[in-house]
Amino acid sequence: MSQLKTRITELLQIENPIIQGGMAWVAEHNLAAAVSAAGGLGIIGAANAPASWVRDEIKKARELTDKPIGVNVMLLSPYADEVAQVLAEEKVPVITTGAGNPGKYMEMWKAAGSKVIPVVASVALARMMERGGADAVIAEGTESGGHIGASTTMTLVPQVVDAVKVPVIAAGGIGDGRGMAAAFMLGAEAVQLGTRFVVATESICHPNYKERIIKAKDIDSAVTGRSHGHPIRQLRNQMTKEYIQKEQEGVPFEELELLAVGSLRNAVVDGDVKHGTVMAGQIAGLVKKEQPCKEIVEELMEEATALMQKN
Ligand code: TUI
Repeated sequence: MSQLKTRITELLQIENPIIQGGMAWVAEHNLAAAVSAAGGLGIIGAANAPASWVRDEIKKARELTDKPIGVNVMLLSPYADEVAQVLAEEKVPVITTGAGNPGKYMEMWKAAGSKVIPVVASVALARMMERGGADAVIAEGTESGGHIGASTTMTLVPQVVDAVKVPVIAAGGIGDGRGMAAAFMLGAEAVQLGTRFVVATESICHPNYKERIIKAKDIDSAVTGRSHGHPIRQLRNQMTKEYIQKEQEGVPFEELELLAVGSLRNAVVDGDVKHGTVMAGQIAGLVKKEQPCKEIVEELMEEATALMQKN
């Protein structure tokens, strides 16, 4: 059995330094519990869901495993405040955040005993988060699916590692043990994967969505929303074609939003991968099959540790 102990495995009390991303609609209790049961850290993605849904999901996950499970708060959500409150009440052991600055919740979460790990897309935010009491940071490169920053994982991770003392988790573009070992070479002490876990057996994501990822080629993703400062990486389809064309025509944000509202749900839940939003990272081309989370975690660990022992 492969072993890789870091400050992150210690901090989060997990067996393997592998975290599952908090993907909207996909990262619910079944997936999170399966990743945690496999010795990684499963995350429930609160995304744009109300606090009652999040509380329910935490309870259901706790029925499936007694291993620690985290929750990701998407800070652009209209429910972010009430979700933040519920996480403190439920004493969630690990809280990750995305798409903003979680500074205003930090004190409440720390008082509840949670480990707080913001996603950062820049050195400046990483430094600010460390000063604010973050226990670690996730440096997420632009290779990721969904809402993205500008820097690549290759450039962001070592610069964040040099800038902060807290441990750094690498995310964006990691799909197998080679990517994991590379992230460790850059100074990361754990990795977070999204796309590979979207196609996990335990993922409730619609089969059409999983199939699109499995059939994706290296250059199959596109970024919508650059014109209004909320870039989203997703697989190319009718939706991205129309959206990007409208952006080039200078169509205002409100009209673009009409195209996007409900479109992720349409893809993940209903399987409309033509007109829906199929968020996935650039590593989709490497993801070739559906597998149980346990197999994914074991494969990553075996590949990464073998590569790291070579050096
Ligand atoms: O959050 C993500 N990925 C996401 S969130 C999402 S839901 C959504 N849907 C429509 C529009 C917007 C979001 C889908 N995918 N990843 C974590 C992440 N955080 N990536 C980049 C960032 C980030 C960017 C800027 C974090 C902080 C930040 O700083 C802003 C500030 O306030 O300083």
